[in-house]
Amino acid sequence: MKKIALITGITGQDGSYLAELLLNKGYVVHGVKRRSSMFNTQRIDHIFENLKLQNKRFFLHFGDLIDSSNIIRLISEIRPNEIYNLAAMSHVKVSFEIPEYVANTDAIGTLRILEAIRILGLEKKTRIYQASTSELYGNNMQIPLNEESQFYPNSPYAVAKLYSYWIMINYRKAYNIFAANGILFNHESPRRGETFVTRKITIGIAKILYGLNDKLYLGNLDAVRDWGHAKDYVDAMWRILQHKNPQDWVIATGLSYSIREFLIACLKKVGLILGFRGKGLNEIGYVISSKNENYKHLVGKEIINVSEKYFRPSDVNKLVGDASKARQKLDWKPKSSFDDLVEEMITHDMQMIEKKYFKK
Ligand code: NAP
Ligand code: G4F
Repeated sequence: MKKIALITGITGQDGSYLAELLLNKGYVVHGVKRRSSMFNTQRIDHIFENLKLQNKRFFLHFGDLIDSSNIIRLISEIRPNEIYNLAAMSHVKVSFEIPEYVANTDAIGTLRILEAIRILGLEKKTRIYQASTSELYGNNMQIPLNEESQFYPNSPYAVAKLYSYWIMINYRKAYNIFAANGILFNHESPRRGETFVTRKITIGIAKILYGLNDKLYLGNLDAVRDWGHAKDYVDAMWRILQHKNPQDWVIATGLSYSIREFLIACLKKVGLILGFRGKGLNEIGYVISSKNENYKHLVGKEIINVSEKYFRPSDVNKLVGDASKARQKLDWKPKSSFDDLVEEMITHDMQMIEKKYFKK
Protein backbone atom coordinates (compact mmCIF):
# COMPACT_ATOMS: atom_id res chain seq x y z
CA MET A 1 0.00 0.00 0.00
CA LYS A 2 1.29 3.45 -0.92
CA LYS A 3 1.50 5.93 1.96
CA ILE A 4 -0.96 8.82 1.78
CA ALA A 5 0.15 12.32 2.76
CA LEU A 6 -1.89 15.48 3.20
CA ILE A 7 -0.02 18.77 2.89
CA THR A 8 -1.59 22.03 4.04
CA GLY A 9 0.19 25.02 2.50
CA ILE A 10 1.09 23.00 -0.61
CA THR A 11 1.10 26.15 -2.77
CA GLY A 12 3.87 27.69 -0.62
CA GLN A 13 7.65 27.40 -0.90
CA ASP A 14 8.00 24.38 1.40
CA GLY A 15 4.75 22.71 0.31
CA SER A 16 5.95 22.60 -3.29
CA TYR A 17 9.33 21.03 -2.47
CA LEU A 18 7.75 18.59 -0.01
CA ALA A 19 5.19 17.46 -2.60
CA GLU A 20 8.04 16.71 -5.04
CA LEU A 21 9.97 14.80 -2.36
CA LEU A 22 7.00 12.67 -1.29
CA LEU A 23 5.95 11.90 -4.87
CA ASN A 24 9.53 10.78 -5.60
CA LYS A 25 9.26 8.44 -2.63
CA GLY A 26 6.09 6.89 -4.07
CA TYR A 27 3.51 8.59 -1.85
CA VAL A 28 0.00 9.56 -2.85
CA VAL A 29 -0.05 13.30 -2.14
CA HIS A 30 -3.11 15.42 -1.35
CA GLY A 31 -2.75 19.18 -0.99
CA VAL A 32 -4.99 21.92 0.35
CA LYS A 33 -5.14 25.11 -1.70
CA ARG A 34 -7.07 28.27 -0.95
CA ARG A 35 -9.56 29.74 -3.35
CA SER A 36 -8.06 32.88 -4.81
CA SER A 37 -9.22 35.38 -7.45
CA MET A 38 -5.87 34.86 -9.21
CA PHE A 39 -3.99 31.64 -9.89
CA ASN A 40 -2.00 30.70 -6.77
CA THR A 41 -0.55 27.35 -7.85
CA GLN A 42 2.53 28.52 -9.82
CA ARG A 43 4.90 26.61 -7.53
CA ILE A 44 3.11 23.29 -8.11
CA ASP A 45 1.75 23.66 -11.65
CA HIS A 46 4.59 21.52 -13.02
CA ILE A 47 3.41 18.67 -10.77
CA PHE A 48 -0.27 19.14 -11.48
CA GLU A 49 0.32 19.27 -15.23
CA ASN A 50 2.10 15.90 -15.13
CA LEU A 51 -0.65 13.62 -16.43
CA LYS A 52 0.97 10.58 -14.87
CA LEU A 53 0.38 12.13 -11.45
CA GLN A 54 -2.72 14.31 -11.84
CA ASN A 55 -5.67 12.77 -9.98
CA LYS A 56 -3.71 9.49 -9.75
CA ARG A 57 -1.06 10.20 -7.13
CA PHE A 58 -1.47 13.99 -6.82
CA PHE A 59 -4.73 15.65 -5.75
CA LEU A 60 -5.62 19.24 -4.89
CA HIS A 61 -8.58 20.23 -2.72
CA PHE A 62 -9.98 23.62 -1.85
CA GLY A 63 -9.69 24.38 1.83
CA ASP A 64 -8.70 26.80 4.53
CA LEU A 65 -7.31 26.34 8.02
CA ILE A 66 -9.95 28.65 9.41
CA ASP A 67 -12.76 26.31 8.25
CA SER A 68 -13.16 23.37 10.69
CA SER A 69 -15.85 21.55 8.74
CA ASN A 70 -13.70 21.63 5.61
CA ILE A 71 -10.71 20.22 7.50
CA ILE A 72 -12.75 17.44 9.10
CA ARG A 73 -14.32 16.48 5.76
CA LEU A 74 -10.98 16.41 3.92
CA ILE A 75 -9.24 14.34 6.59
CA SER A 76 -12.17 11.94 6.84
CA GLU A 77 -12.19 11.41 3.04
CA ILE A 78 -8.40 11.21 2.59
CA ARG A 79 -7.55 9.30 5.81
CA PRO A 80 -3.86 10.26 5.50
CA ASN A 81 -0.98 8.37 7.09
CA GLU A 82 0.90 11.64 7.41
CA ILE A 83 -0.23 15.26 7.66
CA TYR A 84 2.27 18.07 7.12
CA ASN A 85 0.75 21.27 8.49
CA LEU A 86 2.67 23.92 6.58
CA ALA A 87 -0.20 26.37 6.04
CA ALA A 88 0.29 29.70 7.79
CA MET A 89 0.33 33.42 7.35
CA SER A 90 4.11 33.22 7.43
CA HIS A 91 5.26 36.84 7.11
CA VAL A 92 6.43 38.18 10.47
CA LYS A 93 6.04 41.89 9.63
CA VAL A 94 2.56 41.39 8.16
CA SER A 95 1.53 39.57 11.38
CA PHE A 96 1.66 42.95 13.18
CA GLU A 97 -1.01 44.24 10.75
CA ILE A 98 -3.40 41.25 10.92
CA PRO A 99 -2.72 39.64 14.33
CA GLU A 100 -6.21 38.22 14.86
CA TYR A 101 -6.23 36.49 11.48
CA VAL A 102 -2.76 35.11 12.23
CA ALA A 103 -3.93 33.69 15.57
CA ASN A 104 -6.87 32.06 13.79
CA THR A 105 -4.72 30.43 11.08
CA ASP A 106 -1.31 29.85 12.68
CA ALA A 107 -2.56 28.86 16.14
CA ILE A 108 -6.17 27.64 16.04
CA GLY A 109 -5.67 26.13 12.56
CA THR A 110 -3.33 23.55 14.09
CA LEU A 111 -5.83 22.79 16.84
CA ARG A 112 -8.52 22.22 14.19
CA ILE A 113 -6.39 19.56 12.49
CA LEU A 114 -5.55 17.83 15.77
CA GLU A 115 -9.23 17.83 16.76
CA ALA A 116 -10.14 16.38 13.36
CA ILE A 117 -7.69 13.50 13.94
CA ARG A 118 -9.25 12.90 17.38
CA ILE A 119 -12.89 13.25 16.31
CA LEU A 120 -12.33 10.86 13.39
CA GLY A 121 -10.56 8.29 15.59
CA LEU A 122 -7.35 8.49 13.53
CA GLU A 123 -4.99 8.79 16.53
CA LYS A 124 -3.21 5.53 15.69
CA LYS A 125 -3.20 5.93 11.91
CA THR A 126 -2.26 9.55 11.26
CA ARG A 127 1.07 11.18 12.10
CA ILE A 128 1.25 14.98 12.06
CA TYR A 129 4.14 17.37 11.47
CA GLN A 130 3.82 20.99 12.59
CA ALA A 131 5.82 23.78 10.95
CA SER A 132 7.23 25.35 14.09
CA THR A 133 9.81 28.06 13.79
CA SER A 134 12.99 29.59 15.16
CA GLU A 135 10.92 32.77 15.62
CA LEU A 136 9.71 31.08 18.83
CA TYR A 137 13.09 31.93 20.42
CA GLY A 138 12.73 35.68 19.80
CA ASN A 139 15.72 37.50 21.23
CA ASN A 140 17.03 34.64 23.36
CA MET A 141 20.77 35.33 23.13
CA GLN A 142 21.92 31.92 24.37
CA ILE A 143 23.17 31.08 20.92
CA PRO A 144 23.25 28.52 19.32
CA LEU A 145 19.64 27.62 20.06
CA ASN A 146 18.57 24.03 20.53
CA GLU A 147 15.52 22.03 21.64
CA GLU A 148 16.16 22.99 25.28
CA SER A 149 16.46 26.75 24.71
CA GLN A 150 13.77 29.01 26.10
CA PHE A 151 11.14 30.66 23.90
CA TYR A 152 10.56 34.44 23.94
CA PRO A 153 8.20 35.04 20.99
CA ASN A 154 8.47 38.58 19.72
CA SER A 155 5.64 39.02 17.17
CA PRO A 156 1.97 38.04 16.73
CA TYR A 157 3.26 35.39 14.28
CA ALA A 158 5.65 33.88 16.83
CA VAL A 159 3.04 33.95 19.62
CA ALA A 160 0.52 32.13 17.39
CA LYS A 161 3.17 29.55 16.45
CA LEU A 162 3.97 29.07 20.14
CA TYR A 163 0.36 28.02 20.75
CA SER A 164 0.68 25.48 17.93
CA TYR A 165 3.96 24.16 19.32
CA TRP A 166 2.42 23.48 22.73
CA ILE A 167 -0.93 22.14 21.52
CA MET A 168 1.00 19.56 19.46
CA ILE A 169 2.84 18.43 22.61
CA ASN A 170 -0.39 18.41 24.60
CA TYR A 171 -2.21 16.21 22.07
CA ARG A 172 0.83 13.93 21.89
CA LYS A 173 0.68 13.41 25.65
CA ALA A 174 -3.09 13.46 26.17
CA TYR A 175 -4.21 11.35 23.19
CA ASN A 176 -1.05 9.51 22.15
CA ILE A 177 -1.09 11.12 18.70
CA PHE A 178 2.19 11.04 16.74
CA ALA A 179 2.49 14.83 16.77
CA ALA A 180 5.97 16.28 16.09
CA ASN A 181 7.29 19.84 15.83
CA GLY A 182 10.08 20.82 13.45
CA ILE A 183 11.62 24.02 14.80
CA LEU A 184 12.99 25.19 11.49
CA PHE A 185 15.37 28.10 11.10
CA ASN A 186 15.07 30.33 8.02
CA HIS A 187 15.18 28.45 4.73
CA GLU A 188 15.14 30.01 1.31
CA SER A 189 15.17 29.12 -2.37
CA PRO A 190 14.25 30.52 -5.76
CA ARG A 191 10.65 29.70 -4.73
CA ARG A 192 10.80 31.92 -1.62
CA GLY A 193 8.01 34.50 -1.37
CA GLU A 194 9.12 37.75 -2.99
CA THR A 195 8.72 39.93 0.13
CA PHE A 196 11.02 37.89 2.39
CA VAL A 197 14.38 39.58 2.65
CA THR A 198 16.58 37.12 0.68
CA ARG A 199 14.27 36.97 -2.33
CA LYS A 200 13.56 40.70 -2.16
CA ILE A 201 17.33 41.20 -2.39
CA THR A 202 17.97 38.77 -5.27
CA ILE A 203 15.08 40.19 -7.32
CA GLY A 204 15.99 43.77 -6.36
CA ILE A 205 19.62 43.33 -7.43
CA ALA A 206 18.59 41.67 -10.69
CA LYS A 207 16.38 44.67 -11.48
CA ILE A 208 19.22 47.11 -10.75
CA LEU A 209 21.63 45.12 -12.94
CA TYR A 210 19.13 45.15 -15.82
CA GLY A 211 18.62 48.92 -15.40
CA LEU A 212 14.97 48.59 -14.32
CA ASN A 213 15.53 50.17 -10.86
CA ASP A 214 18.20 52.45 -9.39
CA LYS A 215 17.95 51.35 -5.78
CA LEU A 216 16.76 48.71 -3.37
CA TYR A 217 15.14 49.83 -0.09
CA LEU A 218 15.53 47.60 2.97
CA GLY A 219 14.98 47.73 6.74
CA ASN A 220 17.19 46.32 9.52
CA LEU A 221 20.52 45.42 7.87
CA ASP A 222 21.99 44.26 11.20
CA ALA A 223 19.59 41.32 11.62
CA VAL A 224 21.37 37.97 11.52
CA ARG A 225 19.81 34.73 10.28
CA ASP A 226 20.78 31.07 9.93
CA TRP A 227 19.79 30.49 6.29
CA GLY A 228 19.47 27.02 4.76
CA HIS A 229 17.96 25.68 1.54
CA ALA A 230 14.23 24.77 1.62
CA LYS A 231 14.90 21.53 -0.28
CA ASP A 232 17.11 20.26 2.55
CA TYR A 233 14.55 21.32 5.16
CA VAL A 234 11.59 19.43 3.65
CA ASP A 235 13.75 16.31 3.76
CA ALA A 236 14.08 16.91 7.52
CA MET A 237 10.26 17.19 7.81
CA TRP A 238 9.88 13.76 6.25
CA ARG A 239 12.58 12.24 8.50
CA ILE A 240 10.84 13.70 11.57
CA LEU A 241 7.65 11.76 10.75
CA GLN A 242 9.58 8.52 10.03
CA HIS A 243 11.29 8.55 13.46
CA LYS A 244 10.27 5.83 15.89
CA ASN A 245 8.48 8.28 18.19
CA PRO A 246 7.17 11.85 18.07
CA GLN A 247 9.63 14.46 19.25
CA ASP A 248 10.56 18.10 18.63
CA TRP A 249 13.54 18.91 16.45
CA VAL A 250 15.70 21.92 15.64
CA ILE A 251 16.64 22.09 11.96
CA ALA A 252 19.36 24.62 11.13
CA THR A 253 22.77 24.99 9.48
CA GLY A 254 24.54 26.44 12.55
CA LEU A 255 26.00 29.23 10.41
CA SER A 256 24.74 32.78 10.33
CA TYR A 257 24.99 35.93 8.26
CA SER A 258 23.65 39.46 8.53
CA ILE A 259 21.40 41.03 5.88
CA ARG A 260 24.40 43.18 4.95
CA GLU A 261 26.51 40.02 4.40
CA PHE A 262 23.77 38.48 2.25
CA LEU A 263 23.80 41.61 0.07
CA ILE A 264 27.61 41.54 -0.25
CA ALA A 265 27.53 37.82 -1.16
CA CYS A 266 24.89 38.36 -3.88
CA LEU A 267 26.76 41.22 -5.49
CA LYS A 268 30.05 39.32 -5.37
CA LYS A 269 28.41 36.57 -7.44
CA VAL A 270 27.95 39.04 -10.30
CA GLY A 271 31.41 40.59 -9.96
CA LEU A 272 30.57 43.67 -7.86
CA ILE A 273 32.12 44.73 -4.56
CA LEU A 274 29.62 46.46 -2.26
CA GLY A 275 30.62 48.90 0.48
CA PHE A 276 28.59 50.66 3.18
CA ARG A 277 28.79 54.12 4.72
CA GLY A 278 26.62 56.05 7.17
CA LYS A 279 24.57 54.74 10.07
CA GLY A 280 20.96 53.77 10.86
CA LEU A 281 18.40 55.22 8.46
CA ASN A 282 21.21 57.12 6.70
CA GLU A 283 23.23 54.01 5.87
CA ILE A 284 23.93 53.55 2.17
CA GLY A 285 25.26 50.62 0.17
CA TYR A 286 27.37 51.62 -2.85
CA VAL A 287 29.36 49.84 -5.54
CA ILE A 288 33.10 50.05 -4.86
CA SER A 289 34.28 48.20 -7.95
CA SER A 290 33.19 45.88 -10.74
CA LYS A 291 35.00 42.96 -12.36
CA ASN A 292 32.16 42.69 -14.83
CA GLU A 293 32.36 45.03 -17.85
CA ASN A 294 28.56 45.14 -18.13
CA TYR A 295 28.23 46.76 -14.71
CA LYS A 296 31.12 49.27 -14.75
CA HIS A 297 28.58 52.11 -14.97
CA LEU A 298 27.40 51.19 -11.45
CA VAL A 299 30.78 51.90 -9.80
CA GLY A 300 30.35 54.69 -7.24
CA LYS A 301 26.54 54.47 -7.43
CA GLU A 302 24.40 54.18 -4.27
CA ILE A 303 22.21 51.13 -4.79
CA ILE A 304 21.05 50.22 -1.26
CA ASN A 305 19.02 52.58 0.95
CA VAL A 306 17.52 52.01 4.38
CA SER A 307 13.84 52.86 4.84
CA GLU A 308 11.87 53.07 8.08
CA LYS A 309 8.97 51.42 6.25
CA TYR A 310 10.64 48.00 6.41
CA PHE A 311 11.40 47.96 10.15
CA ARG A 312 9.16 45.95 12.50
CA PRO A 313 7.61 47.16 15.77
CA SER A 314 9.86 44.56 17.40
CA ASP A 315 12.44 42.49 15.53
CA VAL A 316 14.42 39.34 16.23
CA ASN A 317 18.07 40.35 16.00
CA LYS A 318 19.94 37.08 15.76
CA LEU A 319 18.96 33.46 15.13
CA VAL A 320 21.49 30.64 14.97
CA GLY A 321 20.47 27.02 15.49
CA ASP A 322 22.14 23.88 16.79
CA ALA A 323 20.74 20.86 14.92
CA SER A 324 22.99 18.27 16.63
CA LYS A 325 20.01 16.18 17.72
CA ALA A 326 18.70 15.91 14.13
CA ARG A 327 22.21 15.12 12.86
CA GLN A 328 22.60 12.28 15.35
CA LYS A 329 19.10 10.78 15.46
CA LEU A 330 17.67 11.60 12.01
CA ASP A 331 20.95 11.43 10.12
CA TRP A 332 20.00 14.84 8.70
CA LYS A 333 22.43 17.48 7.59
CA PRO A 334 22.10 20.29 5.05
CA LYS A 335 23.48 19.56 1.58
CA SER A 336 23.46 23.14 0.25
CA SER A 337 25.91 25.70 1.59
CA PHE A 338 25.18 29.42 2.00
CA ASP A 339 27.27 30.03 -1.11
CA ASP A 340 25.24 27.48 -3.14
CA LEU A 341 22.00 29.09 -1.97
CA VAL A 342 23.09 32.62 -2.93
CA GLU A 343 24.32 31.39 -6.31
CA GLU A 344 21.09 29.52 -7.10
CA MET A 345 18.85 32.42 -6.05
CA ILE A 346 20.69 35.22 -7.86
CA THR A 347 21.12 33.13 -11.02
CA HIS A 348 17.43 32.22 -11.00
CA ASP A 349 16.28 35.81 -10.51
CA MET A 350 18.64 37.25 -13.14
CA GLN A 351 17.14 34.76 -15.63
CA MET A 352 13.60 35.48 -14.42
CA ILE A 353 13.96 39.25 -14.89
CA GLU A 354 15.58 38.83 -18.29
CA LYS A 355 12.77 36.55 -19.44
CA LYS A 356 10.02 38.74 -18.02
CA TYR A 357 11.21 42.12 -19.36
CA PHE A 358 13.55 41.48 -22.26
CA LYS A 359 12.69 38.27 -24.09
CA LYS A 360 9.81 38.13 -26.51
P1 NAP B 1 4.77 30.29 2.47
O1 NAP B 1 5.55 30.20 1.21
O2 NAP B 1 4.29 31.61 2.94
O3 NAP B 1 3.52 29.29 2.32
C1 NAP B 1 2.45 29.33 3.22
C2 NAP B 1 1.34 28.44 2.69
O4 NAP B 1 0.22 28.49 3.59
C3 NAP B 1 0.79 28.87 1.32
O5 NAP B 1 0.46 27.71 0.59
C4 NAP B 1 -0.48 29.62 1.69
O6 NAP B 1 -1.45 29.65 0.67
C5 NAP B 1 -0.96 28.76 2.84
N1 NAP B 1 -1.94 29.41 3.72
C6 NAP B 1 -1.86 30.61 4.31
N2 NAP B 1 -2.95 30.85 5.06
C7 NAP B 1 -3.74 29.76 4.92
C8 NAP B 1 -5.00 29.39 5.44
N3 NAP B 1 -5.71 30.20 6.25
N4 NAP B 1 -5.53 28.19 5.09
C9 NAP B 1 -4.86 27.36 4.25
N5 NAP B 1 -3.66 27.65 3.73
C10 NAP B 1 -3.11 28.83 4.06
O7 NAP B 1 5.60 29.66 3.69
P2 NAP B 1 6.84 28.64 3.65
O8 NAP B 1 8.09 29.42 3.64
O9 NAP B 1 6.59 27.61 2.65
O10 NAP B 1 6.72 28.02 5.12
C11 NAP B 1 5.92 26.86 5.35
C12 NAP B 1 5.57 26.82 6.83
O11 NAP B 1 6.76 26.76 7.62
C13 NAP B 1 4.79 28.01 7.35
O12 NAP B 1 3.90 27.54 8.33
C14 NAP B 1 5.85 28.89 7.99
O13 NAP B 1 5.27 29.69 9.00
C15 NAP B 1 6.78 27.84 8.54
N6 NAP B 1 8.20 28.20 8.65
C16 NAP B 1 8.86 28.70 7.57
C17 NAP B 1 10.21 28.97 7.66
C18 NAP B 1 10.99 29.51 6.49
O14 NAP B 1 12.08 30.03 6.71
N7 NAP B 1 10.47 29.40 5.27
C19 NAP B 1 10.89 28.71 8.86
C20 NAP B 1 10.17 28.16 9.92
C21 NAP B 1 8.84 27.90 9.80
P3 NAP B 1 -1.40 30.77 -0.52
O15 NAP B 1 -0.37 30.27 -1.49
O16 NAP B 1 -2.79 30.75 -1.04
O17 NAP B 1 -1.00 32.06 0.15
O1 G4F C 1 13.12 37.39 5.48
P1 G4F C 1 12.36 37.83 6.67
O2 G4F C 1 11.07 38.53 6.44
O3 G4F C 1 12.19 36.53 7.56
P2 G4F C 1 11.90 36.32 9.13
O4 G4F C 1 11.24 37.49 9.74
O5 G4F C 1 13.18 35.87 9.74
O6 G4F C 1 10.84 35.14 9.10
C1 G4F C 1 11.01 34.01 8.25
O7 G4F C 1 11.74 33.03 8.94
C2 G4F C 1 11.09 32.50 10.11
C3 G4F C 1 12.02 31.45 10.74
O8 G4F C 1 12.92 32.09 11.60
C4 G4F C 1 9.76 31.87 9.69
F1 G4F C 1 9.14 31.34 10.78
C5 G4F C 1 8.89 32.93 9.05
O9 G4F C 1 7.69 32.31 8.59
C6 G4F C 1 9.63 33.52 7.85
O10 G4F C 1 9.77 32.51 6.89
O11 G4F C 1 13.27 38.81 7.56
C7 G4F C 1 14.55 38.45 8.01
C8 G4F C 1 15.20 39.66 8.66
C9 G4F C 1 14.33 40.37 9.69
O12 G4F C 1 15.09 40.67 10.83
C10 G4F C 1 13.94 41.68 9.00
O13 G4F C 1 13.75 42.78 9.88
O14 G4F C 1 15.47 40.60 7.63
C11 G4F C 1 15.14 41.90 8.11
N1 G4F C 1 14.86 42.78 6.97
C12 G4F C 1 15.58 43.89 6.66
N2 G4F C 1 15.03 44.50 5.61
C13 G4F C 1 13.84 42.67 6.11
C14 G4F C 1 13.96 43.77 5.24
N3 G4F C 1 12.87 41.73 5.98
C15 G4F C 1 11.98 41.89 4.96
N4 G4F C 1 11.03 40.94 4.79
N5 G4F C 1 12.04 42.97 4.10
C16 G4F C 1 13.00 43.93 4.20
O15 G4F C 1 13.03 44.91 3.44
